[in-house]
Amino acid sequence: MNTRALFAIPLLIGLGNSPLQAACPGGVSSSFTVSGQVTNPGVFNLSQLEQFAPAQANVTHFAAGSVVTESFTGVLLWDLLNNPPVGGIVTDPTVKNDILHKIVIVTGTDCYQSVFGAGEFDPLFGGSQIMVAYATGGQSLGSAGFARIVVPGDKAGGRFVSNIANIDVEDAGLYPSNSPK
Ligand SMILES: Nc1nc2c(c(=O)[nH]1)N[C@H]1C(S)=C(S)[C@@H](COP(=O)(O)O)O[C@H]1N2
Ligand SMILES: [Mo]
Repeated sequence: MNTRALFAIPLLIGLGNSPLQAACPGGVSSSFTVSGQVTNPGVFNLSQLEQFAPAQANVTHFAAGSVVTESFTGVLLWDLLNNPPVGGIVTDPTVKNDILHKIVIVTGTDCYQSVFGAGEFDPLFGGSQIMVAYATGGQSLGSAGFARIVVPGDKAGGRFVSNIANIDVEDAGLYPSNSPK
């Protein structure tokens, strides 16, 4: 182990937190970034989400042991990523079904995270109506922030990332250049 790493240990213990925690204060979000392998990375707020064709989902799921039924309005994650201004997930046309290599990592202000495979919500493949919801029962989402993920059909609410801070598109990268390891 190098000396610099040894010096870092008491510093981290002194902070009493993981180094990442400073970037994850939690709290109610009012915008999120879209980053990574998209044509145009950018920032979205509520009025920008409202520009898209609205999607609706009536969802019944378990949240912390109780059954919750809600009627969400939002934009389909596929539509958000594949229309202007984001303009699409970047894929390599020389890689067979490169879209199936892509993962979408959604992170909340508290750094709660869930990952989705692009293939599960690409309308040509899974077609899941995964949504970036901005209203429930016609009202804003309150403590869940201006936007949260909703996955119709999920039995528990764990993937319904609230207070979205970032939507990042990456390549799973397990098998570079189409060839198995
Ligand atoms: N940002 C963030 N989103 C989150 C969580 C969290 O801890 N942080 N918990 C998840 C879990 S485990 C559940 S069950 C639901 C609960 O959503 P609710 O508070 O609207 O019922 O939110 C999900 N989304
Ligand atoms: Mo949960």
